[in-house]
Amino acid sequence: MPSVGMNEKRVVRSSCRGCHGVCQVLVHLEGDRVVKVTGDPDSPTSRGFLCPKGAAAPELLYHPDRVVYPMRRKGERGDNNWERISWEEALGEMVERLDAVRHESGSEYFAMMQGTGRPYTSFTTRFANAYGTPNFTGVTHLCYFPRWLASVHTLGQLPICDFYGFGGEMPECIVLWGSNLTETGASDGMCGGMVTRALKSAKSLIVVDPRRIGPAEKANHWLQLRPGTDGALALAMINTIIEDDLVDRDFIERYTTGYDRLVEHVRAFTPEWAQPITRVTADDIRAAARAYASSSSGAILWGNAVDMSACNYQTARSILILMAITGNIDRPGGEVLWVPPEGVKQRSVFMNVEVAGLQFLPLDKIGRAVDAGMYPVCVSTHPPTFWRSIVTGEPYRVRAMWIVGSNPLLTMTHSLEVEKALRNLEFTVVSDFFMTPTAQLADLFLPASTWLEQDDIANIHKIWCVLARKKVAQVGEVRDDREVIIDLAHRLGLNEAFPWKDLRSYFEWVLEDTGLDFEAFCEKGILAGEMRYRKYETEGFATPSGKLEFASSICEAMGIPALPVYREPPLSPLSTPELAREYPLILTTGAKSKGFFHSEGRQIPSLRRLNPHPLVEMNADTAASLQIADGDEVWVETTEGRIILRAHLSHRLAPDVVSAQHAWWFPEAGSPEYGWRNSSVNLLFGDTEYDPDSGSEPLRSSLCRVYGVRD
Ligand SMILES: Nc1nc2c(c(=O)[nH]1)N[C@H]1C(S)=C(S)[C@@H](COP(=O)(O)OP(=O)(O)OC[C@H]3O[C@@H](n4cnc5c(=O)[nH]c(N)nc54)[C@H](O)[C@@H]3O)O[C@H]1N2
Ligand SMILES: Nc1nc2c(c(=O)[nH]1)N[C@H]1C(S)=C(S)[C@@H](COP(=O)(O)OP(=O)(O)OC[C@H]3O[C@@H](n4cnc5c(=O)[nH]c(N)nc54)[C@H](O)[C@@H]3O)O[C@H]1N2
Ligand code: SF4
Ligand SMILES: [Mo]
Repeated sequence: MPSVGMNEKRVVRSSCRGCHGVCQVLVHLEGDRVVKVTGDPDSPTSRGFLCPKGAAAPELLYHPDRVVYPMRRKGERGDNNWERISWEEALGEMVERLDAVRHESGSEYFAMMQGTGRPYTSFTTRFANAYGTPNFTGVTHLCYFPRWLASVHTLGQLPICDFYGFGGEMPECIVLWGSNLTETGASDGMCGGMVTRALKSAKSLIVVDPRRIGPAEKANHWLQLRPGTDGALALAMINTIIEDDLVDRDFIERYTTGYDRLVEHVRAFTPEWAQPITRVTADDIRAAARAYASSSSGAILWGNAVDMSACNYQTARSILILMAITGNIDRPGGEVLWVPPEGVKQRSVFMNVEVAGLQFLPLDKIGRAVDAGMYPVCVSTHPPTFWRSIVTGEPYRVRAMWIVGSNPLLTMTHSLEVEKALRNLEFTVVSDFFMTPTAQLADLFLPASTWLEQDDIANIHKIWCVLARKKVAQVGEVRDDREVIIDLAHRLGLNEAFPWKDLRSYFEWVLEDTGLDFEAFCEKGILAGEMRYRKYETEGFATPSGKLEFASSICEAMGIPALPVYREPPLSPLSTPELAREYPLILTTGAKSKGFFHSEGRQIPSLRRLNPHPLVEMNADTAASLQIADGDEVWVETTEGRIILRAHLSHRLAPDVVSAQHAWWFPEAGSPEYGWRNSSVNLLFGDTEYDPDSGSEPLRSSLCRVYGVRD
């Protein structure tokens, strides 16, 4: 960075990464100091939108609690006794340990983990594959991968709502299906501000959410389904659209396979069948299905709620089928298959699995699934099974682990088992901004840079462009996680997988076919693809048959249902009525909150003020019958345990449904535990039936009881 005068004011255009990123921003500096971040009104991706997390970036950057030097544990695990070391020492120790594990036990005895998608996703996966371990774990089974995989299997690519309207048409009908971006900011590269804009021009809005979220107030149809029953609702909507002959015949005949089988398959899934399951009346299901199918264009924005059930892959397939039978795939105002910017190498694992470096993973390490000609649906080791293996040693006990940007003690289920596993590991490295309950159990802490301290070619898997991000600050010795990975890979001899000298030369490689170098790209700020619609007319779909597959040949080959089915949540008033008498409330968890990104932000004053306490939202009448007042501390209890949350009363939920926030800890409560055992909702989830196709967990549909802390 060029050094500038002490108080010289300047503004640098950049792009925010306070969440999955999508908003272009203006970073205001005085001298070398970042003083403010504002939305960029000229941005075509976000048009000036900025959420509180983006605005809080300077608070994060300069936070006094940030760990800004590498640290090594001195005392016992969890004693909060650390010594500052140099990067040279830290990386030297990692090389020594990782080499020893590889030679003494085998590369599968090292595990790598990351949380939600971050700029380094292709680097962590590539590093694990190059090192030769199949034990890459994370949250993918709960987040996005199920939708992505269902899309790839059904039509070869991920369809995205056409909220930018490049074809001259905005969606006439919008369905918000378990997605709440207008209130929480952005997700997966879709900006909430752009959703709000699209809603203004839509003629009809359907909201599928057990909570009466903001947009539901203005919706034409609010389907307040019972949590976890999305699959049944989608099947009944397909049934209605076929029965009423509202399908796009031409599209179906020319570009799809398996329609006749679909028609037979859904005959039984009538709205009357779905009513007692979903609690949405048959009339309302029909009305919503008709509104969607009879609009000239329709876009379904599906969210994280679709992922977190024991039926998530199948539900995602049903929703894709809704998009397809109505002809909304790759048409203006529908669901588009983005055309990425020309010449930019695709480094999103959602656009190009090659970037994950699977080619470097020795085949014998992937295991028996590959021997049998099958492949796992999720590209991650199933977390609950993984943590348990470290506790039990069955089938073997991983020895070393590197956790980059994740807080599994809070964000994953079986929290007490995760804790045991973290204590069992021989050698753990955590890369993060802050000491967290998870990091406290590590041996080495590597300080990571925030987006203000990074250069990047921000490539959001869902979007039609890449955005420039410019390094404007440097605090302490923090480093970009990707630089650390390249450095370590070279020290371990993994040069074939990491042929780039450093991060900058990697960026030059990504851009080399555009004719721009990184500096010139930053000048431009954005490179966009040129949108073309209905590409299937000339290119077909990237599936085994070249057509959109209602009956999936990939599912068939893998021995899973070729046409989507519905499965009842494993714990529910219908599947476990006796348990439901003891635990009479349906628990959905983890609807995202505006100020926090999962476990992040609790130590950022401007964000914590928005949401000072961990909340459980519940119906005010139900609360009254339990003598619970707004703001009371309550126990939320399941068969697995209980936590304390504060009651947030409303009339937005059905009487027997409660919605609890996730990933709470209290940095102010002090190390090493920061109060994580008090209120983290994942203490309430243990063994359950997992989704047989993806391994997902029913975090949006469990059973609990709620009672006052003083009771
Ligand atoms: N019960 C329940 N559990 C859930 C969910 C739910 O809805 N209900 N949601 C799930 C979902 S969708 C997800 S994606 C997961 C998220 O799970 P995680 O990704 O584990 O959650 P975070 O709290 O975002 O991230 C953990 C840590 O990463 C650090 N961090 C942030 N950015 C960087 C970076 O660039 N580099 C490094 N090295 N560290 C960084 C943060 O400081 C934080 O401590 O949680 C899941 N857990
Ligand atoms: N501010 C903020 N933004 C974020 C994040 C964050 O933590 N904070 N996390 C990021 C990540 S990793 C993700 S995955 C996305 C997730 O963002 P979204 O995809 O919008 O998903 P959620 O906010 O988890 O849940 C959306 C809605 O699902 C509803 N819901 C609960 N149970 C059910 C159900 O069974 N069926 C249906 N149909 N709806 C249900 C909830 O009431 C909620 O309104 O957000 C990303 N953006
Ligand atoms: S929505 Fe995400 S990218 Fe946009 S300002 Fe907020 S944190 Fe930044
Ligand atoms: Mo997520």
